[in-house]
Amino acid sequence: MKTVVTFGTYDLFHVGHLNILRRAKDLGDRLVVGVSSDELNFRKKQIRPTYPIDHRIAIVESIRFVDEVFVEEALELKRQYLLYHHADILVMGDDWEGRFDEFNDICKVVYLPRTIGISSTDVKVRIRTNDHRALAAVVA
Ligand code: C2G
Repeated sequence: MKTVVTFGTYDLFHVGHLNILRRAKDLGDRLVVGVSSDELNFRKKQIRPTYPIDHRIAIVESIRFVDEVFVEEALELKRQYLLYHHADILVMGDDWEGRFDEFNDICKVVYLPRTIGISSTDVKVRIRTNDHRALAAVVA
């Protein structure tokens, strides 16, 4: 039984989030997802997510290839989370390339390429500017 753990905010859930969760699950048997708390997101990005933590958790835990969800309260607790959930693999998007290599002593660290052409920030801009151009991002 191989456990894959990944982390993220998953605000305004979109196909880039779906793609990485599916590809993470494909690397093992069980997928555990740490969803960043509102406070952690504020510390990381100086903004509050549009959707609060209970909404983001409800969405992520309803994805059929997600087996378990927990709240990520601090980046500094990553080692404890990985040990607690018996991670065999840590998956992160390649926007975090190299940042979590220190955990290679307790699990395999894999960075997957981000889906091009979509992000929660882009979605907010598209709505604000009434931008109806076709999205480049693909389900893959
Ligand atoms: N992602 C992706 N393609 C996109 C957008 C996001 O593959 N177009 C991936 C990110 O690389 C990340 C996951 O989806 O692995 C969640 O993205 P975010 O919600 O932006 O996560 P972030 O706030 O970067 O949180 O401890 C680390 C953090 O909690 C990661």
